[in-house]
Amino acid sequence: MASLQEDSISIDTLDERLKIQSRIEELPDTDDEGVPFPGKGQIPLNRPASISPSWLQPAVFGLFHIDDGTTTMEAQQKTTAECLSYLTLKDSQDLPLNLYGLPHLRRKAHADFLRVTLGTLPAPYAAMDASRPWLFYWTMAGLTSLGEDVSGYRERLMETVRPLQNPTGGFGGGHGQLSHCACTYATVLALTCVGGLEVVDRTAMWRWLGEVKQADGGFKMALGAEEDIRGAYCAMTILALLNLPLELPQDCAARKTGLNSFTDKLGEWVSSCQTYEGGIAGAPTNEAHGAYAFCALACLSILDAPHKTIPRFLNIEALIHWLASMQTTPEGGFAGRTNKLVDACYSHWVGGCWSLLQAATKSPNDLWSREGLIRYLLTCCQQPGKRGGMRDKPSTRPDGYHTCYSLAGLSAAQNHYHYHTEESPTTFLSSAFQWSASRPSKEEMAQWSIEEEDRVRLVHPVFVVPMEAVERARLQFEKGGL
Ligand code: FPP
Ligand code: K
Ligand code: ZN
Repeated sequence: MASLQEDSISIDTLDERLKIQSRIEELPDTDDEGVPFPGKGQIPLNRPASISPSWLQPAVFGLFHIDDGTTTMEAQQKTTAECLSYLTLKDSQDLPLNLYGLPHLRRKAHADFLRVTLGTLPAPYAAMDASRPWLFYWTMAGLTSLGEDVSGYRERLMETVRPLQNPTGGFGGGHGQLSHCACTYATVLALTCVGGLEVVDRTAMWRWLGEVKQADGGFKMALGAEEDIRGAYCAMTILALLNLPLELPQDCAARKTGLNSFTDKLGEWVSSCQTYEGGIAGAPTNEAHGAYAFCALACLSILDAPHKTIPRFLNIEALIHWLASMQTTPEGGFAGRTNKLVDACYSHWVGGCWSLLQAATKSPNDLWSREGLIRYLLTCCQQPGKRGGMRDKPSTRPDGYHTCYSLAGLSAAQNHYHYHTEESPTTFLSSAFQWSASRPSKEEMAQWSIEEEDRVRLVHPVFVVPMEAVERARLQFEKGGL
């Protein structure tokens, strides 16, 4: 039944393999500090870095790809074929290779691409007016992941978002647009990246969030809009980063139903979004989707320590089972839902779940393939040629959204994130500020076939902005109150 033959992953690039091996042999035995160089001698000729990672087993992907003759199956076959050609370097797309034979991260090209998307957009983008805050966030987060200094955008960003803020609290997508949780979340995160959060009217924001809090514990996306898990994650992110009071405003509707705090019934509401598949839906009774799994886990990680909230409100085993099944073979990236195709944005939405789950289970073991994800992103998702940017999958165009979340996913794969248990209980949302990160060991870098210049910066596992930017926001609003 497997629609791919074993020979479609056999490798005919022996020359490439030998070339890489000889470059490795030319390296010194140790680095400057005398530490043995990890790559040296560690890539045997029968396992060149550019091919046949352990997860690339025909026996495994045969289970997943059943040829039922549908258009989805055709799309799947096309994607798999294209990815295999890039993963195996049958087609190197002229991307410069690192010493392990994996394409380098095209740091400068991606940064240039993001800067261009931020400039004046061509006419077809007029429809994106409501997404302007997203564009700001994807660009600022993407640039910082690449190690760029974005402080130069501070004034300009503050002036641009000022008119998007409504006097009744929150931010809309454009001038005169209603405040919306997603626009407000994106604006707050973009401002966090540049250190410009003082633009935010915190009191008005707190009142507005009081209006979107629902009697059942969840949050609506806007006044009169749908209640879904994005609302819950966005609202909790805004409350935490701005350190707003947790008590609901006196006059809000939710208070009249007996709720006192923004956190009341929230865990129970998130719990109701877990589906029979084990994944998380946008709202109770809907289909499980990877993007919502991240929203749920991050929301619970803001509510309190992940090892307390996540096992309390979710069936972790079922969720892990579902998330693990989202990593596709042989591509190595993640899909967003059952029977759908690999897509680089899920490198974050699904890939970003693992740090939170590891904190929840206190397990040091990976239940996913970091190597698989790194290979997918570096070989299949970097736009080759002059333009740069990262894309959903081969044969798609790069954009700010996929660039931002590919880089965030790369950061999740390339680094380790640690949750530090708080010593004493606090009265504010302090748990999401308890993370630290550590870089990979040299052995891991060799195993994942990355060099120092292929590493992205540390991205905060809950707020998805640079770690330092989160610390700056924490210090800025340490005093709390309004
Ligand atoms: C389906 O798209 C996508 C969804 C059902 C979820 C989209 C949600 C997000 C990306 C997360 C939003 C989060 C916040 C914080 C606002 P599709 O059918 O085009 O893609 P698919 O085939 O991969 O499912
Ligand atoms: K998609
Ligand atoms: Zn996508």
